[in-house]
Amino acid sequence: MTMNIDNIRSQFPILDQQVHGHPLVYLDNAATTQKPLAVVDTLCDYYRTLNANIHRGTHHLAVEATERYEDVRRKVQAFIGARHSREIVFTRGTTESINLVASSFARRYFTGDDEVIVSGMEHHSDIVPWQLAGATLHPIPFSDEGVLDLEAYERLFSSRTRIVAVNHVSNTLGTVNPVADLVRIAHAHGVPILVDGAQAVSHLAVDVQALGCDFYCFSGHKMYAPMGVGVMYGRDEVLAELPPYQGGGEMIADVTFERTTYNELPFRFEAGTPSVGDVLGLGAAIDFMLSLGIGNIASSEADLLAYATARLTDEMPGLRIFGTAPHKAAVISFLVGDTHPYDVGTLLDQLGVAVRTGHHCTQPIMDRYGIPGTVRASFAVYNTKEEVDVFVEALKRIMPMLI
Ligand code: 7TS
Repeated sequence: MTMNIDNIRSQFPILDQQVHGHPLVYLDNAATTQKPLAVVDTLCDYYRTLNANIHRGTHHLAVEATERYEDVRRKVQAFIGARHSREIVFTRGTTESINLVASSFARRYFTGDDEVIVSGMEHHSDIVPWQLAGATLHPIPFSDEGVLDLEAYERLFSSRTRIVAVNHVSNTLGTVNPVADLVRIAHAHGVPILVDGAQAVSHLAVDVQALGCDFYCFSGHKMYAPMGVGVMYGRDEVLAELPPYQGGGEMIADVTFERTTYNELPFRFEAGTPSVGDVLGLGAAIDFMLSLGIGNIASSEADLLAYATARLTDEMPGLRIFGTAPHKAAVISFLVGDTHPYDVGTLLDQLGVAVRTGHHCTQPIMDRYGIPGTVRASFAVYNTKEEVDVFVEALKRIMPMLI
């Protein structure tokens, strides 16, 4: 398939609707992307024709569903360049993936006086799990543009640093962080590193071996797949050392009332019945992205970002963009004058434009800039320059009502 925008949009019937009497312009893709028909159909077909619990049946449906589920594990392995399929653990999403790592890692390695280096631009789901695990957090500062200070990062390491946890792409600032450098520096200190890839996988090609990270976490629903499925990649040698996260069916080898031994990787970390249909939907979403080409997706989003940024800065006096790093994904967080982000979002919605407002689960970023929140427009492969025009014109139209 080529990057024919009409063809792409025809695969997303949800986009073709009116909201408050205006054509929907969906610019809340960092929260969740819409799902192409191939993904919706995969979910429906699964429940119409294949539904069975996996890994534990000898009957036809169970065997077939298991094979399809394990096929997606191999598809994810190839998609992110993992060495082995056993390094791919299915979870409910990024949040569960990070909680899994924080919980298991802390039980294995924390000694009571433990430090975790995070970036100053982490999502709450890469902050709170480490606090729950008992760690003291040391945030890497970032510049006004939204670029991490790597020299300051180096200075944060101590003998108590257990792990580094950073996002690949900031959901609020859009910054693409220099993950390979962050990994190199962590490893030079003998410290493993987790990367939160929730905002990266839909925008850029990810190769976990090239990045060298120990863990890589992401959600299906931000990359055109259903909600309810995500991935925790863990490097084989690192995962092998971690105790299970949840106990239950499928994660065991043998259970007695005295003692339980655990299953091999990755099943040790997949307790209970997984969301099989959603996993198959993730497979369909990967096929969708690969059919377009990740490079093509990235360049069309880069065009939209450049176009929207230029129009906003040239035509909207008093507009401030938060996050102007040279290497940025298609996310624009902004404020106009003293207007409240919530008011801007509500009025844009009245004109059919869906954006997100608030702190975007990154309160430390808001504190860093001394603001209550931002308006955030975030783009996906099906967005167009015409939609950017509608968005900018809508913004111009509502401003007199707010100032
Ligand atoms: N990490 C990052 C960088 C995120 O952007 C998000 C969700 C998460 C983790 C959590 O992902 P989940 O799928 O487990 O919920 N970010 C957003 C957002 O920016 N707006 O809504 C959700």
